[in-house]
Amino acid sequence: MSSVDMYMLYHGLMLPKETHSAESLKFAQEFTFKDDDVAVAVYPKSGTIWMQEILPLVLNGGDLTPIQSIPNWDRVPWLEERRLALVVDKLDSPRGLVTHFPYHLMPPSFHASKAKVIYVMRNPKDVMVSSYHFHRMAQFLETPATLDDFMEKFLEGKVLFGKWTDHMKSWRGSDLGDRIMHITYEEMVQDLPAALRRMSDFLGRNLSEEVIQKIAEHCSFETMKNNNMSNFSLVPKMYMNSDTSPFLRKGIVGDWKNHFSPKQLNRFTSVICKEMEGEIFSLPWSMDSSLTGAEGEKLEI
Ligand code: PPS
Repeated sequence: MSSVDMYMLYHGLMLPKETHSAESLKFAQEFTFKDDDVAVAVYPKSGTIWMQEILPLVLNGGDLTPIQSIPNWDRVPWLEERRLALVVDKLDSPRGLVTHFPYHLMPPSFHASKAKVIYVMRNPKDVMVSSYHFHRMAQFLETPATLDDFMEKFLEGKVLFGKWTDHMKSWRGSDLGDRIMHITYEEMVQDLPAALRRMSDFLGRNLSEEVIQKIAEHCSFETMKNNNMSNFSLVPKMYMNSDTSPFLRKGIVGDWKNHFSPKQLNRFTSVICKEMEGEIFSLPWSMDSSLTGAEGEKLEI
Protein backbone atom coordinates (compact mmCIF):
# COMPACT_ATOMS: atom_id res chain seq x y z
CA MET A 1 0.00 0.00 0.00
CA SER A 2 1.36 3.45 -0.85
CA SER A 3 1.47 6.29 1.69
CA VAL A 4 -1.33 8.04 -0.25
CA ASP A 5 -3.58 5.05 0.49
CA MET A 6 -2.45 4.86 4.12
CA TYR A 7 -2.77 8.46 5.28
CA MET A 8 -5.22 11.32 5.14
CA LEU A 9 -4.36 14.96 5.73
CA TYR A 10 -6.27 16.88 8.38
CA HIS A 11 -5.30 20.52 8.94
CA GLY A 12 -1.90 19.61 7.54
CA LEU A 13 -1.45 16.62 9.87
CA MET A 14 -0.95 13.05 8.63
CA LEU A 15 -3.46 10.60 10.14
CA PRO A 16 -3.78 6.87 9.40
CA LYS A 17 -6.93 6.07 7.42
CA GLU A 18 -7.25 2.75 9.20
CA THR A 19 -8.32 4.50 12.40
CA HIS A 20 -9.47 7.94 11.21
CA SER A 21 -11.99 9.17 8.66
CA ALA A 22 -13.68 12.41 7.62
CA GLU A 23 -16.68 11.23 9.67
CA SER A 24 -14.65 10.48 12.80
CA LEU A 25 -13.01 13.91 12.63
CA LYS A 26 -16.39 15.60 12.17
CA PHE A 27 -17.69 13.57 15.11
CA ALA A 28 -14.74 14.79 17.20
CA GLN A 29 -15.37 18.42 16.30
CA GLU A 30 -19.05 18.08 17.18
CA PHE A 31 -18.40 16.03 20.32
CA THR A 32 -20.01 17.47 23.46
CA PHE A 33 -17.60 17.58 26.37
CA LYS A 34 -19.13 17.37 29.83
CA ASP A 35 -17.68 19.28 32.76
CA ASP A 36 -16.57 16.11 34.52
CA ASP A 37 -14.86 14.58 31.47
CA VAL A 38 -11.11 14.10 31.68
CA ALA A 39 -8.99 14.21 28.55
CA VAL A 40 -5.43 13.02 28.20
CA ALA A 41 -3.59 14.92 25.48
CA VAL A 42 -0.46 13.21 24.29
CA TYR A 43 1.77 13.16 21.20
CA PRO A 44 1.88 9.60 19.79
CA LYS A 45 4.25 7.21 21.57
CA SER A 46 4.44 9.27 24.75
CA GLY A 47 2.26 7.25 27.14
CA THR A 48 -1.26 7.05 25.66
CA ILE A 49 -1.95 3.39 26.43
CA TRP A 50 -0.44 3.79 29.86
CA MET A 51 -2.90 6.59 30.62
CA GLN A 52 -5.77 4.47 29.26
CA GLU A 53 -4.88 2.06 32.10
CA ILE A 54 -4.26 4.65 34.79
CA LEU A 55 -7.10 7.11 34.28
CA PRO A 56 -10.10 4.80 34.88
CA LEU A 57 -8.51 3.51 38.07
CA VAL A 58 -7.76 6.98 39.42
CA LEU A 59 -11.31 8.07 38.57
CA ASN A 60 -13.05 5.02 40.05
CA GLY A 61 -10.90 4.60 43.17
CA GLY A 62 -8.98 1.52 42.02
CA ASP A 63 -11.75 -0.80 40.78
CA LEU A 64 -9.95 -3.08 38.30
CA THR A 65 -13.09 -4.06 36.36
CA PRO A 66 -12.58 -1.70 33.39
CA ILE A 67 -8.95 -2.65 32.76
CA GLN A 68 -9.77 -6.34 33.07
CA SER A 69 -12.88 -6.37 30.88
CA ILE A 70 -12.72 -3.57 28.29
CA PRO A 71 -10.04 -3.19 25.60
CA ASN A 72 -8.05 0.02 26.05
CA TRP A 73 -9.39 1.59 22.82
CA ASP A 74 -13.00 1.29 24.05
CA ARG A 75 -12.26 1.98 27.71
CA VAL A 76 -10.68 5.42 27.18
CA PRO A 77 -11.27 6.05 23.47
CA TRP A 78 -9.44 8.41 21.19
CA LEU A 79 -11.45 11.58 20.56
CA GLU A 80 -10.50 11.62 16.88
CA GLU A 81 -10.76 7.92 16.01
CA ARG A 82 -13.59 5.94 14.44
CA ARG A 83 -14.29 3.87 17.57
CA LEU A 84 -15.58 6.80 19.62
CA ALA A 85 -18.90 7.02 17.80
CA LEU A 86 -19.48 3.30 18.46
CA VAL A 87 -18.75 3.34 22.18
CA VAL A 88 -19.58 6.84 23.36
CA ASP A 89 -22.97 5.84 24.75
CA LYS A 90 -21.41 3.05 26.80
CA LEU A 91 -18.88 5.23 28.62
CA ASP A 92 -19.43 5.63 32.36
CA SER A 93 -19.15 9.12 33.85
CA PRO A 94 -16.76 10.62 34.63
CA ARG A 95 -15.59 9.74 31.11
CA GLY A 96 -11.96 9.47 30.13
CA LEU A 97 -10.78 10.26 26.60
CA VAL A 98 -7.37 10.40 24.98
CA THR A 99 -6.41 12.61 22.10
CA HIS A 100 -3.40 13.19 19.88
CA PHE A 101 -4.86 16.49 18.71
CA PRO A 102 -2.77 19.61 19.19
CA TYR A 103 -4.54 22.17 21.38
CA HIS A 104 -5.91 24.28 18.52
CA LEU A 105 -7.83 21.28 17.11
CA MET A 106 -9.77 20.62 20.31
CA PRO A 107 -13.50 21.01 19.62
CA PRO A 108 -15.51 24.08 20.68
CA SER A 109 -17.32 22.19 23.46
CA PHE A 110 -13.99 21.39 25.13
CA HIS A 111 -13.27 25.10 25.47
CA ALA A 112 -16.81 25.83 26.66
CA SER A 113 -16.68 23.09 29.32
CA LYS A 114 -14.74 22.72 32.56
CA ALA A 115 -13.32 19.36 31.44
CA LYS A 116 -9.80 18.81 32.75
CA VAL A 117 -6.84 17.66 30.73
CA ILE A 118 -3.58 15.90 31.56
CA TYR A 119 -0.82 16.57 29.04
CA VAL A 120 1.79 13.82 28.95
CA MET A 121 5.13 14.64 27.37
CA ARG A 122 8.05 12.31 26.65
CA ASN A 123 11.64 12.96 25.62
CA PRO A 124 11.37 13.35 21.83
CA LYS A 125 14.40 11.13 21.25
CA ASP A 126 12.62 8.19 22.91
CA VAL A 127 9.36 9.17 21.18
CA MET A 128 11.12 8.94 17.83
CA VAL A 129 12.64 5.52 18.62
CA SER A 130 9.33 4.15 19.92
CA SER A 131 7.54 5.48 16.85
CA TYR A 132 10.15 3.95 14.54
CA HIS A 133 9.51 0.49 16.00
CA PHE A 134 5.75 1.04 15.97
CA HIS A 135 5.93 1.86 12.25
CA ARG A 136 7.76 -1.41 11.71
CA MET A 137 5.02 -3.45 13.38
CA ALA A 138 1.83 -1.56 12.44
CA GLN A 139 0.83 -2.75 9.00
CA PHE A 140 -1.35 0.33 8.39
CA LEU A 141 1.66 2.67 8.65
CA GLU A 142 4.45 3.13 6.15
CA THR A 143 7.42 0.92 7.07
CA PRO A 144 10.49 3.10 7.63
CA ALA A 145 13.37 2.50 5.19
CA THR A 146 16.02 3.24 7.83
CA LEU A 147 16.21 4.94 11.22
CA ASP A 148 18.02 7.82 9.49
CA ASP A 149 15.20 8.23 7.01
CA PHE A 150 12.55 8.04 9.73
CA MET A 151 14.40 10.60 11.86
CA GLU A 152 14.30 13.12 9.01
CA LYS A 153 10.57 12.57 8.60
CA PHE A 154 10.06 12.95 12.34
CA LEU A 155 12.04 16.20 12.46
CA GLU A 156 10.14 17.59 9.47
CA GLY A 157 6.80 16.59 10.99
CA LYS A 158 5.99 14.20 8.16
CA VAL A 159 4.75 11.65 10.69
CA LEU A 160 1.50 11.04 12.56
CA PHE A 161 0.11 14.25 14.08
CA GLY A 162 2.93 16.40 12.76
CA LYS A 163 5.93 17.87 14.52
CA TRP A 164 6.60 16.94 18.12
CA THR A 165 7.65 20.53 18.92
CA ASP A 166 4.44 22.02 17.46
CA HIS A 167 2.32 19.62 19.49
CA MET A 168 4.15 20.24 22.73
CA LYS A 169 4.20 24.03 22.23
CA SER A 170 0.47 24.11 21.48
CA TRP A 171 -0.42 22.48 24.81
CA ARG A 172 2.30 24.25 26.78
CA GLY A 173 0.96 27.56 25.51
CA SER A 174 -2.68 26.75 26.21
CA ASP A 175 -4.70 29.18 28.33
CA LEU A 176 -6.35 26.46 30.40
CA GLY A 177 -5.01 27.58 33.79
CA ASP A 178 -5.85 25.05 36.48
CA ARG A 179 -7.78 22.86 34.03
CA ILE A 180 -4.49 21.39 32.76
CA MET A 181 -1.85 19.30 34.46
CA HIS A 182 1.51 18.60 32.84
CA ILE A 183 3.47 15.44 33.52
CA THR A 184 6.27 13.60 31.79
CA TYR A 185 6.57 9.94 30.87
CA GLU A 186 9.94 10.02 32.63
CA GLU A 187 8.39 11.17 35.91
CA MET A 188 5.93 8.29 35.63
CA VAL A 189 8.72 5.76 35.04
CA GLN A 190 10.80 7.20 37.85
CA ASP A 191 8.09 7.20 40.53
CA LEU A 192 4.64 6.04 39.42
CA PRO A 193 3.01 6.31 42.88
CA ALA A 194 4.14 9.97 43.07
CA ALA A 195 2.71 10.61 39.58
CA LEU A 196 -0.56 8.95 40.63
CA ARG A 197 -0.77 11.11 43.75
CA ARG A 198 -0.43 14.24 41.58
CA MET A 199 -3.17 12.99 39.21
CA SER A 200 -5.41 12.07 42.13
CA ASP A 201 -5.04 15.56 43.65
CA PHE A 202 -5.56 17.25 40.28
CA LEU A 203 -8.75 15.28 39.65
CA GLY A 204 -10.06 15.85 43.16
CA ARG A 205 -9.84 12.20 44.14
CA ASN A 206 -8.76 11.53 47.64
CA LEU A 207 -7.08 8.18 47.03
CA SER A 208 -5.58 6.35 49.97
CA GLU A 209 -1.97 5.21 49.87
CA GLU A 210 -3.23 1.62 49.64
CA VAL A 211 -5.21 2.44 46.47
CA ILE A 212 -2.28 4.38 44.98
CA GLN A 213 -0.01 1.36 45.47
CA LYS A 214 -2.64 -0.97 44.00
CA ILE A 215 -3.01 1.22 40.88
CA ALA A 216 0.76 1.48 40.48
CA GLU A 217 1.08 -2.30 40.61
CA HIS A 218 -1.65 -2.86 38.04
CA CYS A 219 -0.28 -0.18 35.70
CA SER A 220 3.32 -1.36 35.73
CA PHE A 221 4.89 -2.22 32.39
CA GLU A 222 5.08 -5.93 33.27
CA THR A 223 1.44 -6.18 34.41
CA MET A 224 0.21 -4.30 31.34
CA LYS A 225 2.28 -6.50 29.06
CA ASN A 226 0.32 -9.47 30.40
CA ASN A 227 -3.08 -7.76 30.24
CA ASN A 228 -4.81 -8.89 27.06
CA MET A 229 -7.17 -5.90 27.36
CA SER A 230 -4.19 -3.55 26.98
CA ASN A 231 -1.36 -5.29 25.13
CA PHE A 232 -3.03 -5.31 21.67
CA SER A 233 -2.97 -9.12 21.52
CA LEU A 234 -6.66 -8.87 20.52
CA VAL A 235 -5.63 -7.11 17.30
CA PRO A 236 -4.93 -9.53 14.40
CA LYS A 237 -1.30 -9.71 13.29
CA MET A 238 -2.26 -8.49 9.82
CA TYR A 239 -2.77 -5.06 11.50
CA MET A 240 -0.17 -5.15 14.25
CA ASN A 241 2.59 -7.70 14.03
CA SER A 242 3.94 -8.17 17.52
CA ASP A 243 6.51 -10.66 16.18
CA THR A 244 8.27 -7.71 14.54
CA SER A 245 8.05 -5.51 17.63
CA PRO A 246 5.58 -5.72 20.54
CA PHE A 247 3.42 -2.65 21.23
CA LEU A 248 4.59 -2.66 24.85
CA ARG A 249 8.16 -2.80 23.64
CA LYS A 250 10.63 -1.70 26.38
CA GLY A 251 8.92 0.93 28.49
CA ILE A 252 12.18 2.56 29.57
CA VAL A 253 13.81 5.99 29.61
CA GLY A 254 16.77 6.58 27.31
CA ASP A 255 16.47 3.77 24.75
CA TRP A 256 17.54 6.39 22.18
CA LYS A 257 21.10 5.78 23.40
CA ASN A 258 20.89 2.27 21.91
CA HIS A 259 19.80 3.67 18.54
CA PHE A 260 21.39 7.06 17.81
CA SER A 261 24.82 7.50 16.26
CA PRO A 262 26.74 10.63 17.40
CA LYS A 263 25.91 12.21 14.03
CA GLN A 264 22.21 11.49 14.39
CA LEU A 265 22.24 12.82 17.94
CA ASN A 266 23.84 16.08 16.81
CA ARG A 267 21.33 16.50 14.02
CA PHE A 268 18.33 15.70 16.25
CA THR A 269 19.52 17.96 19.07
CA SER A 270 20.28 20.91 16.82
CA VAL A 271 16.84 20.81 15.15
CA ILE A 272 14.93 20.54 18.45
CA CYS A 273 17.04 23.25 20.13
CA LYS A 274 16.51 25.58 17.17
CA GLU A 275 12.76 25.06 17.39
CA MET A 276 12.86 25.84 21.12
CA GLU A 277 14.58 29.22 20.56
CA GLY A 278 12.49 32.05 21.96
CA GLU A 279 10.25 29.78 24.04
CA ILE A 280 9.73 30.92 27.62
CA PHE A 281 9.82 27.41 29.02
CA SER A 282 12.64 24.92 28.77
CA LEU A 283 12.47 21.20 28.23
CA PRO A 284 12.88 19.03 31.33
CA TRP A 285 15.54 16.85 29.74
CA SER A 286 19.13 17.56 28.93
CA MET A 287 19.21 18.17 25.19
CA ASP A 288 22.98 18.17 24.99
CA SER A 289 24.81 16.05 22.49
CA SER A 290 26.35 13.64 24.93
CA LEU A 291 25.59 9.97 24.46
CA THR A 292 26.58 9.33 28.07
CA GLY A 293 24.66 12.16 29.80
CA ALA A 294 22.67 11.32 32.90
CA GLU A 295 19.43 12.18 31.16
CA GLY A 296 16.29 11.21 32.95
CA GLU A 297 17.93 10.98 36.35
CA LYS A 298 16.95 14.47 37.38
CA LEU A 299 13.69 15.81 36.12
CA GLU A 300 12.03 19.10 36.61
CA ILE A 301 8.87 20.38 35.04
S1 PPS B 1 0.35 5.25 20.77
O1 PPS B 1 0.53 4.36 19.58
O2 PPS B 1 0.55 6.66 20.44
O3 PPS B 1 -0.93 5.01 21.45
O4 PPS B 1 1.56 4.82 21.76
P1 PPS B 1 1.71 5.24 23.29
O5 PPS B 1 0.85 4.39 24.13
O6 PPS B 1 1.57 6.73 23.42
O7 PPS B 1 3.24 4.92 23.59
C1 PPS B 1 3.75 3.61 23.59
C2 PPS B 1 4.98 3.63 24.48
O8 PPS B 1 4.57 3.68 25.86
C3 PPS B 1 5.17 2.58 26.54
N1 PPS B 1 4.36 2.14 27.68
C4 PPS B 1 4.84 2.07 28.93
N2 PPS B 1 6.04 2.42 29.44
C5 PPS B 1 6.24 2.20 30.77
N3 PPS B 1 5.32 1.67 31.58
C6 PPS B 1 4.09 1.31 31.12
N4 PPS B 1 3.20 0.78 31.94
C7 PPS B 1 3.81 1.53 29.74
N5 PPS B 1 2.74 1.29 28.92
C8 PPS B 1 3.10 1.67 27.69
C9 PPS B 1 5.28 1.51 25.45
O9 PPS B 1 6.13 0.47 25.83
C10 PPS B 1 5.82 2.37 24.30
O10 PPS B 1 7.17 2.78 24.51
P2 PPS B 1 8.45 1.96 23.97
O11 PPS B 1 9.63 2.88 24.20
O12 PPS B 1 8.23 1.70 22.51
O13 PPS B 1 8.53 0.71 24.79
